[in-house]
Amino acid sequence: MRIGVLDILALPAQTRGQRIYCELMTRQYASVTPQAISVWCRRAGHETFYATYYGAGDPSRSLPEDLDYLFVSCHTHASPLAYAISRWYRQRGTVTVLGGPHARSFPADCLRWFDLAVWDCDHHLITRIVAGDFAPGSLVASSDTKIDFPSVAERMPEIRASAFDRRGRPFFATTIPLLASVGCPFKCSFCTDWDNPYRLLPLDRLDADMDFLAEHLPGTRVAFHDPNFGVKFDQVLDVLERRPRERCAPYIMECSLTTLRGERAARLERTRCVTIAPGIESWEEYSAKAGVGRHKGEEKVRRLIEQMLQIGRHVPYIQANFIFGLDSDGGAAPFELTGVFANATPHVWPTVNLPIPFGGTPMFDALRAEGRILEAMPFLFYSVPYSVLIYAHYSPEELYRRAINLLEQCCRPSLTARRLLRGHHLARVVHAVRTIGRRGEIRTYRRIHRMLLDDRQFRAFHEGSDTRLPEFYQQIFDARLGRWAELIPRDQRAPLLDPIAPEIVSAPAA
Ligand code: B12
Ligand code: SF4
Repeated sequence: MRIGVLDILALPAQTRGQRIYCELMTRQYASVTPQAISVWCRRAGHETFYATYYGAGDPSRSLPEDLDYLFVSCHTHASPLAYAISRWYRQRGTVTVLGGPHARSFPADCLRWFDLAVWDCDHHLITRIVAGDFAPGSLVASSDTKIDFPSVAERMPEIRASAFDRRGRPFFATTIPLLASVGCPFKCSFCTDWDNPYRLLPLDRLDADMDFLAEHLPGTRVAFHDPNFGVKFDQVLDVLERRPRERCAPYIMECSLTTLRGERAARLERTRCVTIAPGIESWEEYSAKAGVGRHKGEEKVRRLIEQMLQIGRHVPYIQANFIFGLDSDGGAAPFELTGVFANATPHVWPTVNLPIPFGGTPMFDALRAEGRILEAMPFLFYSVPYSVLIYAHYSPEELYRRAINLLEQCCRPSLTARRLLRGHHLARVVHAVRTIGRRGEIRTYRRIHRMLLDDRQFRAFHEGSDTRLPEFYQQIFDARLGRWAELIPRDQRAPLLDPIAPEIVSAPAA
């Protein structure tokens, strides 16, 4: 068989600045599972082609045109491009299969455009798909909870294709995706992993991968894609500490702040952790994972400022994630408290998110039951700074106005100067690049805010009293997809949000 695997990481870039960002940053977001599928198919003797699409170039040139099977992975906001590519390949006789975050969230919609959709998968399930065992229109999932991903050594052809420069060599941005665990013990209402139990993957595999990297790609950065890294902190860090610091790969990870108490931040430094991205999310909710017990509001701010200052002594770069417009929020307080936090922690990069109801989450179920999802909104707008729901305690105008004020406050010259004048030199470069990017982000927020003020139908749509998709969004859709937009006609852009259950497939007993 001729099998293609395409990991779609972005929509086509629109400006030169975006293209540079995609080449350097987005390109390094490649996921582990598509690489594993490519390895499994190669192992089975198929002629296998793997590529990522990160926003630059022509996605139809990434892979050969004549494929028997095409596996695609994407996030929801990039799904319209995935749908268009699937249509293009199906016209050429290829069987198309979608997996990854979007397929997990909205499988019914995926099956309008792909032959098959996949939830959890393993080697056995992929073999059965390629054997043609499932009827078109099926959603399938493996029952196996012991995921056996190929090692870094075995994934090297895929890593070379996704993360190396055009001459096939590692360069300063090269980042190797790794997993030490899957699942998470917390149950955040917006997260698709809320009901996926935490499982540590075999530690001897992690140890072997770190040795391989030290030997063959010394100094190359690793990104742990664990939903919540270091839940079993001592066990994972014991493995990383088995080699001297200079042989450790510098690494990036996401974890909850409750994990990083006491001496643990120092252990991150010893093992060369260079970036962490904890989710603070809100000053009113999600306090358990932030490790502040039942504290909320100002007390939560005070405690997390202290912790961020302490972690900042050991980890060069910290990104803190916030969500505004949750049902537990209202008025000016969430924004003001974040402003206080940002002012006291210039070394921390705050990201400003709006809630997005991804299918399969408690947030989605609650909002849909209350009729608060803007159902005409195409998936392309399931990403910041767009808004796809009706808020409990904010008008859309108020939410955007307050978000713009906060974003401006976070990159005002005095705070930016403090951010750029201290800390690790690489962190300062990243802060500088992100400050430029933030200006673009603010421009898009402003554009939407202006429309909310000036255009009555647009405002009515966002307040839920008019269900017609504003022309503004159709035009952005057309512009973002370029020539691919033709394959997704305007009347087919409203998504199908209904949940469906998968057929569970078990591997034969060993
Ligand atoms: C690591 C991670 C990242 C990393 C790496 C991204 C990447 N390409 O994987 C980084 C930090 C870059 C990132 C960025 C973003 N992320 Co992210 N991220 C995650 C996280 C924490 C873990 C995903 C993971 O690798 N899990 C481990 C794997 C093994 O498990 P899995 O994904 O469930 O995969 C299983 C199946 O789905 C299936 N499968 C997976 N892929 C494929 C592919 C094929 C072809 C098949 C057949 C099967 C298959 O097999 C696997 C094993 O059973 C999840 C949250 C979470 N808790 O899961 C969010 C998550 C995936 N991210 C999310 C989002 C929204 C984003 C951003 C848009 C955030 C932003 N505002 O910028 C960006 C977009 C990045 C991009 N352009 O690709 C959402 C996606 C929701 C959605 N439906 O789109 C999630 C689910 C978080 C959430 N809100 O719930 N993210
Ligand atoms: S802690 Fe992170 S991975 Fe775990 S449920 Fe919450 S958002 Fe998801």
